[in-house]
Amino acid sequence: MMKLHWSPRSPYVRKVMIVAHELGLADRIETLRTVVGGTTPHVELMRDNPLGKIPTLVLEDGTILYDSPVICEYLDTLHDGPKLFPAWPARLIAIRRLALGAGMLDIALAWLGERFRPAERQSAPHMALWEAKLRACVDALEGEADALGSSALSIGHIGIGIALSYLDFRFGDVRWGDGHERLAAWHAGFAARPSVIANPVVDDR
Ligand SMILES: N[C@@H](CCC(=O)N[C@@H](CS)C(=O)NCC(=O)O)C(=O)O
Repeated sequence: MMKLHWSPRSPYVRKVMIVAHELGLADRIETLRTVVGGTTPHVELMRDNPLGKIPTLVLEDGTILYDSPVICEYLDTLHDGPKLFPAWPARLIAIRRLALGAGMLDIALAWLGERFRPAERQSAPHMALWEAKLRACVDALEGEADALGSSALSIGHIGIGIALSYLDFRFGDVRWGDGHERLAAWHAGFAARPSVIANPVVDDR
């Protein structure tokens, strides 16, 4: 069995789990509940990944893989079906979308961290900047909604789908779907996929 440093809270881990389900590989992965996010170094995790981040995948031969795009691309080599990382030129679009979704998550996590700080220590200019960037991302994606809907599922669809789901989960007040009806319709279809339903993001604190 492969071993995955895992948490139900992490959208990056969720990306890997959705990929594993889509590819029929979930039963080859043992999940290890790994708690990160505090200020105490996670010594055990850092032995596998010096960055101390999840997801981190340990293969049966001890090879260690991170971060989530690398793990997803590796999993995509383990099956003979349609690839989530397609051949060029579709690959360029897929990995650019993957980068956009990952960037949205990076911004959302920075914003969330700021929201968890005491109100008097929060940086309003930073939070306004992050909100503006996320809104720009959603605006850009609205222009891609038809293309997302008409192309085969790729790692780009998954990266964007989970980023939008994470906004719903943590930033419901942003109401990203308002004025972005085509993207919201595409996302509703994504959210209904069995692989997505099987891997909810949960705050188990
Ligand atoms: N680029 C990484 C990001 C992973 C990441 O930031 N994971 C968070 C959990 S959601 C984490 O491990 N945070 C702990 C830390 O940064 O110390 C990926 O795509 O895997």
